[in-house]
Amino acid sequence: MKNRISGCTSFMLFWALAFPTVTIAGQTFLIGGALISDCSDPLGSGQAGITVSVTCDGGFSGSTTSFGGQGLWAVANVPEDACCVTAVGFCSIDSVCPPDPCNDTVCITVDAAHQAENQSLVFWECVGGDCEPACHGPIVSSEPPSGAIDAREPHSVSDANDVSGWSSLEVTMGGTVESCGVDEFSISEIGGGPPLPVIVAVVPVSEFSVRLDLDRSIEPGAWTVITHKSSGSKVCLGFLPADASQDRLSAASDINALINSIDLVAGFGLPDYATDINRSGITNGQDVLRLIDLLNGAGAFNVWIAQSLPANPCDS
Ligand SMILES: [Ca+2]
Ligand SMILES: [Ca+2]
Repeated sequence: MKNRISGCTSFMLFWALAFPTVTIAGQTFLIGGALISDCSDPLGSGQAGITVSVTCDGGFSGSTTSFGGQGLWAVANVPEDACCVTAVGFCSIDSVCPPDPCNDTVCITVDAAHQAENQSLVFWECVGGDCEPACHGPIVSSEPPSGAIDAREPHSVSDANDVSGWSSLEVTMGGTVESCGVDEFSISEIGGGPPLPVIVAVVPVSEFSVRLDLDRSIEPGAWTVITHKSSGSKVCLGFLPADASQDRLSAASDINALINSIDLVAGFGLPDYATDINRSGITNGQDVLRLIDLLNGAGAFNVWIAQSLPANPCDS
């Protein structure tokens, strides 16, 4: 989870002026009783239902489910000790962002400066920054679309090291993506082997969409699953050379599927990633020949006939 402090409203600045700050592990928190996330709307609705708990190495524990107004929770009598603070519940940001599940922990060393006048630690909204208009899921669409199977050649016919394949995707989210970062997403594979691609950059494209850049092409013969961690929503991208028909099996029948699409047979249209087999930028008869090359394992190609993908993990 992110723990970021920035972009607070004037109301928050009022509190900032009321309390000095301390920097813990590179993050700036208010002391005199306040840990602050960077909620853009600290007065927003949704504070109800959050439980804030404190446990300390020396055995102290305490919690509260009530906030003392303005989204502040106070746990009384926290001693000077090494303590961890956990907030669980939901918080709301604004009318665009859905309620944000919050389950976050921050550990600090409490000293006199951290304790409020009434020997309380006070926490603002969800501890540590869940409550920010950052990267709200779920993923609602993507390009390439979830379930797509790249049927094109995985590398050139003459050089297996001349690799091609999807190495980025654009995802559209159900809320704002103002601060989406690589930590919000994870990658796994079904049917492949190590190494996994790594997300190296998350680049905003619009208010609701970002491009995820990977350090390499996704792996042929596998599903690559990109998960938005906090919402659990996923994109599944398949890579099965020669599978023009998109049925998870590379077979001689894919030749007919490709020809039918090239011939514009009604009902047999296929997307470019299923038909431009030689990655030339256009689909034509050369792609039929290249698909046959893939099935037979010509040149540097593996033999792809009878190769298959497991069930789409996004369907389960
Ligand atoms: Ca097929
Ligand atoms: Ca082509």
